[in-house]
Amino acid sequence: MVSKPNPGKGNTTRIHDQQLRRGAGGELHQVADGGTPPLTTAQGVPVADDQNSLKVGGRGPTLMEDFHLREKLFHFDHERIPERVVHARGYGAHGFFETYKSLSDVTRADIFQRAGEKTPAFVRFSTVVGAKGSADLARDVRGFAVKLYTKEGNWDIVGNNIPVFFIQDAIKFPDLVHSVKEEPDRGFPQATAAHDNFWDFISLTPESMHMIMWAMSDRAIPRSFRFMEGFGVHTFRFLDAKDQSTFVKFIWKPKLGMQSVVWNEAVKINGADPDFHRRDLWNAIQSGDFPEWELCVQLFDQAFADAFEFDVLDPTKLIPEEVLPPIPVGRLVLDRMPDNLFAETEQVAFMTQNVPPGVDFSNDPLLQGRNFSYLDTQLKRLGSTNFTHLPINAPKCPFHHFQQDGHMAMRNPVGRANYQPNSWGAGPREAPTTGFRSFAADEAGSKVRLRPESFADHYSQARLFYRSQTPTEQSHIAMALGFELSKVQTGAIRERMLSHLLRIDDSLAAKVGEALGVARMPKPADAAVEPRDDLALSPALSILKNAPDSFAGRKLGILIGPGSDAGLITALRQASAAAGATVEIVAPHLGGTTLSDGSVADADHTVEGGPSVLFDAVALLLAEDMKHPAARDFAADAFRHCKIIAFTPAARTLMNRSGAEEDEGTIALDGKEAADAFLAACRKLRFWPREQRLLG
Ligand code: HDD
Repeated sequence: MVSKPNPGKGNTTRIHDQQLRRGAGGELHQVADGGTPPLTTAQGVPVADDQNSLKVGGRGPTLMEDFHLREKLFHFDHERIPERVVHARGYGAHGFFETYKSLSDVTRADIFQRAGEKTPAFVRFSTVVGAKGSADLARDVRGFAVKLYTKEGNWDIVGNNIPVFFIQDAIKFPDLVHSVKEEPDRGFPQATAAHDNFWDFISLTPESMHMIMWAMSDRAIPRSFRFMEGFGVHTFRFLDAKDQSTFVKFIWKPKLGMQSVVWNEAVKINGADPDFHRRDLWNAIQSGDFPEWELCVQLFDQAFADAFEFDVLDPTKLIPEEVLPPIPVGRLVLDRMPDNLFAETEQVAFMTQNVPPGVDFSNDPLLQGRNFSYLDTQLKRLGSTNFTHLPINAPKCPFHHFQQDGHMAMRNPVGRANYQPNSWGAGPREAPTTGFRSFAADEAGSKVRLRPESFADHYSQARLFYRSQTPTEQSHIAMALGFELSKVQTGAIRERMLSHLLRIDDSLAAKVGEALGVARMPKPADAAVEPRDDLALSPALSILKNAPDSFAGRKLGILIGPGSDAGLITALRQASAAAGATVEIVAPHLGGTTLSDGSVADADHTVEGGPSVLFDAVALLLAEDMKHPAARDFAADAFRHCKIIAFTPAARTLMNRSGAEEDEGTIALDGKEAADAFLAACRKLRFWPREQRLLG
């Protein structure tokens, strides 16, 4: 007997006196009273007892007929799928791309035809080297993969937070990755390039020198996925309605500006919170502080490509923004976290070959190889040719084809015709005018295996990047190289790297040689092309030259103790909120800190569990000295990491004990105005002059 749906229960109904709920796909779920669905097996059989396996008597043997036990363990044993061979550790979010204006003059891609057009998007950020469970703040490239569910199919811009790459030809990718991952005989190190194999390969691969400058720069230890740029790296093509080509490079620019941590901070963050970047993105989106990037394009024609001093097909080279200013064409907003990390972030399949009509490839040999690898790797990872049947990978536009069967086919074409042409007049047909067409490039030449002469300058842009940095950033690159090469045990490798650095910049080589305690510098490496000294510097390559002058999206950590000034806490909270920042409280105990007005404050962290590396700036809001060693570390690290520090008179003792001297980056908190002045100072993000003084 089927009764009418019970009006009070929305989409529920009663059959045989059982409360049933209609699921999203229209299927009926048995609903125990009170709306909690009954536990079932994967076959839908309701489970009466999930606490005990079926046995003879209370202590007898377990029975094979216990299909619930067997199914549960069977599925558990097969939960894992192969992690990505690179970019294993990643974190994704949903959002949308909004087109600013029509680009119909250069591309017929539908996504760029109408201003204001919103396209669903999914983005996965990742590290490259570490395993799925490694820490977020490794020194590493960050993947920046964007899936745009356009009306003409999925478009994947599978980029990084660095605009160039280590190698020029995809054939060397397995060697590169083998060299950077843990060494095969010993199984370490995990998630770091600081070991002999990597630097051996790099020191024997001069083409990687430009990328090495980026990887040793602060770009490789970003403060947040929200504060880093993204790049498509390769030169692509836009094709207009007449299939005329315009070369294009893609750049994602973060609305909150760029920011990195310092290496000592990264090391400590990994200990305090290995999921730092994940938590940062999760908290931002869940609190409604949606991160945003602007998509910019560098457009150029064949004449520009021919005249440009580097080969636009060479993925180890970039086009300086001052030479070809990026044009903003849209914005990407991430506003929803996945319901389930495995279902979406782990199973998402990005492929460089996924391009819509109006976008096409160039002959960049790295891109050409990538176009094979991504499709191939998805079969290994997801176990079926039908990975596009997974919701996260399925197009959101209509699609029709004759592909059928294969493992886990969830949608087979229906009807008799599974081929074309066919006489049944059934099934989809090609779309010659609207369908994807390739650029009709004239290609000629004999079959050869060679590297073009035009790819041969391996030092000029490495030099350009280094010399475009501020002195602070240059010192960070030198320190990073010193750290990494100090972990290299083979002297010949260190020496080879120094000879490359001599080709990039003498002062850089000298700093690294000094850090390594080298008595005699080697001779400069042979250079197929003499490094250029005349390239105009590119300020766009520096993080610090493009600082956001804002504390928005950042986090203030306030250390409190008994008697801390309640009014000042309120003032700091108000000033932080006005700056678009968040506040977290650190105290000796999670609960029960009595403030100056007698109120009792709860904390977000204990002083042991909330080190200052978790915050962008700190306030030492003490009414009395705090002797806990973790309090000393809190102040000492904030000072060493050049953070802006506010302090009350009573905190001076702690500051002295921690070596935190008063300077222009420390603000005495003696009232509400000081709170506002402190947050204004936080717009600088760090007080870098302190570092030079500390490092001497
Ligand atoms: Fe790659 C994953 C980006 C070179 C082969 N790559 C992968 C991911 C990103 C990039 C962001 C993670 C995608 C995700 O989140 O699922 N890869 C790049 C960039 C490169 C690059 C920007 C240089 C410009 N990659 C590159 C080469 C090859 C690959 C040269 C092989 C010829 N990449 C892969 C892969 C991965 C991958 C093995 C592993 C997991 C996957 O594809 O889905 O196919």
